[in-house]
Amino acid sequence: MTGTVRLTVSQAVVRFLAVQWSERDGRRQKLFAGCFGIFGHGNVAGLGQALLQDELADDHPDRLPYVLARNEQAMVHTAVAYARQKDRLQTWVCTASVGPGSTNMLTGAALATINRLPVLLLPSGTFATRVAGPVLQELEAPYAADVTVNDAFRPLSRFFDRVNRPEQLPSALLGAMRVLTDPVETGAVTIVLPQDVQAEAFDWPVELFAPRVWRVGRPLPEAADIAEAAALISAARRPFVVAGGGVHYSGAEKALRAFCEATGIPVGESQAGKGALPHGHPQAMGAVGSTGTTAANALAREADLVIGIGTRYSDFTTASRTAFQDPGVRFVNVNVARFDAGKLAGLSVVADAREALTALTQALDGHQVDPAYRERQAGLWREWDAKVEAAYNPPPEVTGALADGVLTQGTVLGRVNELSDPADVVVCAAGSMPGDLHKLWRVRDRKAYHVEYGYSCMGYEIPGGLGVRLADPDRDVFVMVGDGSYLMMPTELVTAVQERIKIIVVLVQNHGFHSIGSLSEELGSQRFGTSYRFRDAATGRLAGDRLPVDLAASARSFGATVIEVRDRQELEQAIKDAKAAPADGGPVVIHVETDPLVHAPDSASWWDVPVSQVSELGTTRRAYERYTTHKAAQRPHVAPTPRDPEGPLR
Ligand SMILES: Cc1ncc(C[n+]2csc(CCOP(=O)(O)OP(=O)(O)O)c2C)c(N)n1
Ligand SMILES: [Mg+2]
Repeated sequence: MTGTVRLTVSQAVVRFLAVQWSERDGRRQKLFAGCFGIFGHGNVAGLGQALLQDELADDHPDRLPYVLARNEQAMVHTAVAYARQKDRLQTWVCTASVGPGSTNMLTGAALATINRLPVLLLPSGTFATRVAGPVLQELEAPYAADVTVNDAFRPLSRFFDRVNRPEQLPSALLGAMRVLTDPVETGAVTIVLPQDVQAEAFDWPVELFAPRVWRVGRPLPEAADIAEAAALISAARRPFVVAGGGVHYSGAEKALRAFCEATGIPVGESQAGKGALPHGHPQAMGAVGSTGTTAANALAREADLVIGIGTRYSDFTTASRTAFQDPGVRFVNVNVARFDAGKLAGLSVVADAREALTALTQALDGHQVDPAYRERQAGLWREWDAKVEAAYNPPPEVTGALADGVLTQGTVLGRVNELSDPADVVVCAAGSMPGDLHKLWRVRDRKAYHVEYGYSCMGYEIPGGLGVRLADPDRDVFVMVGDGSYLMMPTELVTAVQERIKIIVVLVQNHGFHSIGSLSEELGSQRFGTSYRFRDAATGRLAGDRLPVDLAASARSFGATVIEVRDRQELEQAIKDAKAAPADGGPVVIHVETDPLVHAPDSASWWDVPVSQVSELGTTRRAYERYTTHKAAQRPHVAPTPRDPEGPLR
């Protein structure tokens, strides 16, 4: 394959991206399933022309299918959700026009990078030649002529380049692929393509377009690290695993199960790690941290050794560093990223989760925890599970107090959980439902729980659900979305209609922010500004009647099938009808009203959100007193972990 081929920069980009493959464990798949986009003058004649030419050509198998989205932020969410469902082995490309089209992708970029999920962003840039500037939508920075709005992608991207000349394209593309397929580096990858450069022709070496395979590695642990970690685990009396998203991305669920079954060590799960062990497994203690189960949180509190696997120890996972209270608690952290492996001053085992777990199980050589410790796990779990049952099926004193046509959120989650198939996927991101799902949802399959809680971005839900369904068309996808999140980004329902993609959206109407309302109340701010109401003429405050917003009609107007339910039986029937709806029939929306004042069972935990230190309000002063008490339990976790494999834990 020698010689050159004359193509525009955009045609070269499309041709190159269509022949990139990822490989892991000997299996290969196309790295890019397609390209989402919204055209404007920045990309319509450049990438737009190249994608059209690609769609019309009938002589090549390597196409990059194009899908028109409704909002640039949303299309990045869809791509990222797809990548998560595919264990980061496949993703999408996103093209946007100059200016607002491109900056709309910034939130998506942050979400991708924070969740360590691959996505290739191609924002358009204003003219590289600058001959006719300032053009429509161009930022003029008086202090630096080369600054554009796209520089805002730099802090949000794991790789950034701007192709001002065609000659720069090959290295930009190769650099982008390297980062996208690296489990440590991956996240948003941004290549800015100025609008004139997109249309420029160049003689490219033919080799640039040869198919390429990018192996996604499984870095092996160092033998010395495994020996030390195993010694610490053997010496621990109350070891406890915190399983994070890395367990899923590595496909380490079976290895984790083998490790737990061999040792009897219990597991608490972060949001990204939920489902690492299936519900009902004797060592599965469910969610840990601020939105955890009382079982996992009791064990975390007492643990003398915490084994973090594929977790980045966010504040929700560590209950803002109050979750681990044993004075001598130490950490062993298995993580593919040295950055995360070093957290909480732990012993770092830098490795792929599956490989490290397998090595640890072997090194522990039949070591088991005390039988009394196993019994304690079982007892704590029974106690918690009874609370879940009561949240799923609230007693008459709770249901009897509800207004007509209104359910508890626990009832809604319980009905969806029990009437969905084990392999169906639940999708959520912001509001009160992520916490409730973390506590209450019974996960029965490794890819069945998808709550985006790295960025917890309102509006991710519907586009995210779309991405999951595109990635996994054999599973039904239940998108749980609050009214607040729905109002922020309902428009990808239109994309689902256009592509005839079935997602089941459970739209939970509670007239405002249940989550932030409760938080506000707890912090002494009296639910200020958290419910959707008219401004009251007499007081001038947002405390009038509820707004007459008809969310069901809104969803219907986008072309979705909408079912409105008013009681538990109607909800059950709606879930069954939605499941029975045709796979190519587009989105089904179930509209249900819930009471925002009925809460999920308590986690016996905390989350650090600072309260005003001085205040004219009694509610705030009392909240500040409570805050200082919790704050006192916060721990720095800086003690060095013993490095002598023969030595005692402390
Ligand atoms: C884009 C974005 N803006 C603001 C927030 C802060 N926030 C978190 S939850 C929430 C309210 C969510 O309301 P809704 O979707 O109705 O869920 P509910 O709290 O009622 O369960 C807000 C404003 C956020 N997470 N994302
Ligand atoms: Mg709400």
